[in-house]
Amino acid sequence: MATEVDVVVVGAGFAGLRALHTLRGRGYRVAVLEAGDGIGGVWHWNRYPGARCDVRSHDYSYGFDPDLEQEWRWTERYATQPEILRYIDHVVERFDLARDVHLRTRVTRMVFADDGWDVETSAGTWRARFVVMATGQLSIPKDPELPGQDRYRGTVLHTARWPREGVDLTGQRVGVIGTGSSGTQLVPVVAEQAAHLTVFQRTPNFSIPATNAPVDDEEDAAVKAVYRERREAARNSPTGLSFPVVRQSALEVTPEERRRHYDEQWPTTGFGFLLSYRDLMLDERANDTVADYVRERIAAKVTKPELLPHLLPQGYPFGAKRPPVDSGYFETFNRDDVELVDVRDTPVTGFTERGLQTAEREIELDVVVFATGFDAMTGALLKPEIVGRDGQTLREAWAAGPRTYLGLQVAGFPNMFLVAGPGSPSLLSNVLLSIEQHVDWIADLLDAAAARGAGVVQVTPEAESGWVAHVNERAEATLYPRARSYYMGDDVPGKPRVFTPYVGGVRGYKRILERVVADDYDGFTMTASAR
Ligand code: N01
Repeated sequence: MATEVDVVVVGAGFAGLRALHTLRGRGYRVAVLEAGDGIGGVWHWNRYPGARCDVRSHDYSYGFDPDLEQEWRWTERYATQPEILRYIDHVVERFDLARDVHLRTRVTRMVFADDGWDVETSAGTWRARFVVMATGQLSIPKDPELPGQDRYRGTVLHTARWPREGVDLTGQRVGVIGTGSSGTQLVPVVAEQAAHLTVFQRTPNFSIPATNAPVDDEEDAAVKAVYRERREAARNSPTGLSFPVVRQSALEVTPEERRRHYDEQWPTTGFGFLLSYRDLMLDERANDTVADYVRERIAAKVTKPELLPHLLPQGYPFGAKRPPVDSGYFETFNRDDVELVDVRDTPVTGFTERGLQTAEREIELDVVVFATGFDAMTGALLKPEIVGRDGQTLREAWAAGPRTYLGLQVAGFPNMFLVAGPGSPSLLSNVLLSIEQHVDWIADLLDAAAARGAGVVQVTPEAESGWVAHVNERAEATLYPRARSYYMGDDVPGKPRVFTPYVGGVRGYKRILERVVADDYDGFTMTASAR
């Protein structure tokens, strides 16, 4: 017997919890189905040492409840994973959310039938009129698929599946594969503990210094005095981050002025460094100015000149791969007990019993850490089998890359909604803000449908095609497609090369959503039945 609810929400991270709170508050019966054994989504799984946020804590938090934002006290500007999880636990308790969350319940198959969804899981079946996919953008870890792993006698870990109880790396010989945000955060911390660390790097990264610091009472009070205004400004900003909008081009100032500006921004802005000028992601010559600057900064941190050809990023624009923010990453390579293996020159060919084999030699390791990232944006949506209105699966519908209308719905999959998914600002924005925007919008849409007596909400194929074309057109006008990255999907073998998030900005996207509502939900149909 299926358990009946109005809405099944898949995933108990920030998005799923917000969806539960909002939809339950509007009178819907909601069940949140979560594969993991704990609440928190990406922050539940990614427990590796050094994990923290790169959006300011005050902004990387829910904005729906003024009391919540006043009472919670962040201790650091960029919160650590444990602090973020404590915040999530606090929210769960404060809004009594746990009673509708079903842990260890992995959705395996969903079928649209009789104007609703049958949701099969590892722990029973649910029947719901609506499904909200709050499955996250970075949920399905990817590993480097090296042969011989079963014969390796050491320990293999993934940053995104770090053991809850932690791992003592003291005195161990550790190898880390991957130098994205996770690897860049992990490496300096592991170097402090391990007897020896080998970092296997494929693409050198432009990393920006993190600007973390404790939040003192004065700073906290200053934010809280204007918190509402700060949130509203973020909702109307290009990125959803609380950075001032720069309208100047990098090319309309003198080299000296530009240098001064970069010098000021570099130590203070963290991820916001990417926003130093308005055209850094639009104009190659503008990007060259910042890429040269970052390379110069990196070079100044490295005392072993022979490493520079390997550590300095070349051949793709700054920002086209999401830049990590780091604390002492490049300086770590100055240590004698840390070694860099550039796998472009010396590929890793597989595991041995004692470690990893490269094209040149065997490297003995007690622990191998995959910091190799995720099947991002679409991975978690394509993992269960999702069967739409005409028997077509989502995998079939997305064979050439993800297609959505506004990032919210897929043609042929009525009553299924995505949160901060492909075709929306998602990972190009302060994703928490984008999550809240989507949840509120979906809740309004469901209410609008109910007010019309409609039980089925879907998007037209024409609206979807128009949006896909718009998303692509906007992306092509930027430098993003000039790198291999998870934005493009081409970091996963076999995945179609399609730019996945929407580059039109948080404010621009908000205006589009407002216009769609004003035009009587243009592109959506609301009917009594799907037929
Ligand atoms: O993953 P990534 P991540 N052999 O995909 C390498 C968020 N996040 O977990 O660039 C060798 O960025 C791969 O190399 P290449 C944030 O949005 C935020 O680090 O594909 N190497 C790359 O170096 C972030 O962007 C924080 O050539 C292989 C690395 O593995 C996102 O999560 C912290 C390989 C993967 O980098 C993902 O970050 C952590 C192979 N076979 C994460 N396969 C904050 O600071 C992959 N690589 C908030």
